[in-house]
Amino acid sequence: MESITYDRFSSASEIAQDEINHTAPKFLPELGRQNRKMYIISGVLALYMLILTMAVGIKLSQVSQEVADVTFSLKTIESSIKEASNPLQFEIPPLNPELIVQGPCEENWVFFKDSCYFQSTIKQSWQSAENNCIRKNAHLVVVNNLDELDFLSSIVKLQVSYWIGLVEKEEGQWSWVDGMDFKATEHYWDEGQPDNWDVIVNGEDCGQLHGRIRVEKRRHWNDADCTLSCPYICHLQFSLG
Ligand SMILES: [Ca+2]
Ligand SMILES: [Ca+2]
Repeated sequence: MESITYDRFSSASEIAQDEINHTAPKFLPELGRQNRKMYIISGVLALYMLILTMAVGIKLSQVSQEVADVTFSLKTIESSIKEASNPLQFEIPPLNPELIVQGPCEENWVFFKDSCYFQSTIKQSWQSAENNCIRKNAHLVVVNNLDELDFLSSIVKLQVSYWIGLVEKEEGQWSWVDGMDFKATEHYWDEGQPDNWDVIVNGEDCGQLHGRIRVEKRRHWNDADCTLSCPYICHLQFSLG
């Protein structure tokens, strides 16, 4: 009986052990595979969310830049329409109050050293500009020295060219409108000027204070087609006597 009991007990134990040995290896690998699957799915989802977030961020940045570009274009178009509605009108740039005083000059003229200067608010051909200055008992400005050139450079609008009192009556023969000897004064031609560039149509026989792209202390001269409409600067020497 003892042997039988022992055998039964032994058999039950073996069965239990057998169940442990056989059930566990079957269950654990299955659980591991499911966990790995979950980890992979979670990882893929996290990666997908990261890519989605980055894509949305980049798109928002692009849309923001496009909105800024469109806004800039609209402002440019608006400015062009205003200019086109009256091409002969010209807006004078704001004057620097530290440099500009009216002094003894009339209203809308500015005083520098012993002279008064007038910036036009309209664009005209060189001859019409000179005629308008004469009607004000003045002439288109004759630029005698660097101080005057730098003063004019400081009051005019960037990227705009202004008629001055310089004219080429015969090719190569430049003269000042007030009769001053051109050869006796310093010359401040811009680089590559005078180039008589528009030779086929009218030639370039009238002098300008040349427009610039960048802000620079000193503006130089350009020869241009006299029939072009440009703003201009009149000059009147002020006599204290
Ligand atoms: Ca010329
Ligand atoms: Ca030129």
